[in-house]
Amino acid sequence: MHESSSSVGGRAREAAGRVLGERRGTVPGKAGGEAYAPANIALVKYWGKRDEELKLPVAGSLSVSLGEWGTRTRVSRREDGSGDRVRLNGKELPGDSGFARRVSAFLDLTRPRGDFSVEVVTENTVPTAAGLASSASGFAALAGALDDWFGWGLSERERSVLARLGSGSACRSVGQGFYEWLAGTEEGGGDSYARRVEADWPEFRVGAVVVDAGEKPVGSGEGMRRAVESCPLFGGWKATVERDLAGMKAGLAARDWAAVGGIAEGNAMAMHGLMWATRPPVVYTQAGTLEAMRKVWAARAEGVGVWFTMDAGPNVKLLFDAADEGKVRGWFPEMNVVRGGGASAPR
Ligand code: 2P0
Repeated sequence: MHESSSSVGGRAREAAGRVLGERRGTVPGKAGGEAYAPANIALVKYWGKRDEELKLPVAGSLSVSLGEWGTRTRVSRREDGSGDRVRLNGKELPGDSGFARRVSAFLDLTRPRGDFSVEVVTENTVPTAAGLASSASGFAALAGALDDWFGWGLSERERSVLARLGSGSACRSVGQGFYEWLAGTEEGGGDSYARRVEADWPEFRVGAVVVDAGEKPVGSGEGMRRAVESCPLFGGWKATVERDLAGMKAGLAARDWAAVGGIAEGNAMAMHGLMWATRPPVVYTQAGTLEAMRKVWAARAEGVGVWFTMDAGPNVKLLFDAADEGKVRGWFPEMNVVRGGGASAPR
């Protein structure tokens, strides 16, 4: 029961059907489709689902898209109909690998007939040295490539709902800039999607500091499930997120680094607090994580405008303005930097 994301539930197919309608039965009008989607980093985090199969969150979240760090995906028909095939970064994945199964399960939501097999060729453009493996850009790019191939003409909102059925955070990877995932209230999830926050901030930078690039001890799906079931602090999470979302949007509109960085850092600490208080605990923090956090605080005490956030892993992401990149690099010479926040990055 652990890998709910790899089994195709009837409700997820129904949800995809509500997006596609009769378009799901049509065959593609051209030989293949292609799309790019950026990775994203949450400034206000998604942690906890109210519906596992439809990947509906307990609360909203807000992220920055990572420009040229993302996923490019091409899809085409496998004429012999012998099952889907997934190539990731030039290598064919075994059909029973976790990611290949999740891709096939996603294709099941949208394929016109059971015998319609798909060739998926996908490349991550996130440098390996950034330690940011992302299912978010993967499923957003897959949804976009299918839309291109079948000619569905999905709106960005429809693409976001569809991508969400592959991986929750993928709904925020449908474009560049800042995106808010609206938690929604509908049982079927039609109103749970991400929309662009009207803020353009081309000087926004994200620096990736790798602490450990290895496999994480607990997957985020499992970690979230445990938090909802057993974390005694989880009851306060929704209100924390709502307050942080309001402050974050005001901070982005004003390009106020102290507000944006401070809320992002505080929200990440609160999420990790939930993780530590979960029973049994879900601890991604390592000694190197703590060391990087302390370095950020020391840099800030010396007047450098730098903040951090962390996700379901030990690596640390720094948030700072382009004007401060040199100073931040003085503290973190090994970081990998990407532009976020600009609406004009690759699509
Ligand atoms: C986020 N994370 O907001 C949070 C912060 C990790 C920590 O979204 O089960 O891969 O596919 O919906 O989207 C990672 O969770 O989980 C995530 P599923 P997903 O970015």
